[in-house]
Amino acid sequence: MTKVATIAGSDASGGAGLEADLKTFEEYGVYGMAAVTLIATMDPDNEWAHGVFPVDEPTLRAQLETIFKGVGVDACKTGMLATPYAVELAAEYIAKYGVARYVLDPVMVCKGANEALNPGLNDLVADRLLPLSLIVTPNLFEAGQLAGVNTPATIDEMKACAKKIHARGAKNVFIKGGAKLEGTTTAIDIFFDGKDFNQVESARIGTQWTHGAGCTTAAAITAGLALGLEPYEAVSRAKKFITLSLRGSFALNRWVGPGNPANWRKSFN
Ligand code: PXL
Repeated sequence: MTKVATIAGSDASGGAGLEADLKTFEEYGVYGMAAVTLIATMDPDNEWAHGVFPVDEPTLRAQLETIFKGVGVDACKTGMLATPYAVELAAEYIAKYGVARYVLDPVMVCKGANEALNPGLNDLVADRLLPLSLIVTPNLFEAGQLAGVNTPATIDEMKACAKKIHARGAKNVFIKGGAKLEGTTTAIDIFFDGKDFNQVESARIGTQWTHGAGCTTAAAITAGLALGLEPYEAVSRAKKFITLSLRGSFALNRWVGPGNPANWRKSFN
């Protein structure tokens, strides 16, 4: 059995974080494991305001021992880390167990927010985790932060960011412009392997219910790599997967709606 792990936050509402990762792993037919870094809650009495409850260091380390020492992985990803010790522990275990297929989803923002959740952590993530990553999957805001420039708004600016992020140690850079990129009618992402650029393009899905799309994309890439796909193949397949997932998106309540990672099954009907 192919085994994958996510080191990420739990989203109590189930649409993002490790819940999205595990649902996606299941759809790819791989065995999923999760080390919880934090629990994110949402307050129904206060406009769905987010609360973040970090898991303490010994508890996180014990989970990583279970997964990396006790089981072993074919690939892993990191999502929301939230504390310096979570970044350090993720780096320690990925390096110690020689995980070559590691996907870094540099989660800095939650949907809709335009400010880094934890700006002090961005340099630590870049310094410790970018050099270990096979693929890093920033959105536009995160790409700007990792590259040390303003948020890119054009394909040329995305490419310039990709080069800078590659220079900081990521082997492959996948910047998700998606529906956020101005001046296009499709969803455009950029893949850079250090030599060549590939533009990954798909239809835009006209939905506001996109909660968890970043997590699902990175989880799909991780599962693809674990199954033996090359980085660009894993990314192309993940892009198809997330497009189908967003086609099945729905309102969870009046504030938020996730994609549906199981929606690809309908493409057989
Ligand atoms: O979508 C970003 C994200 C990642 N991880 C967790 C989250 C969120 C957004 O809500 O809760 C745990």
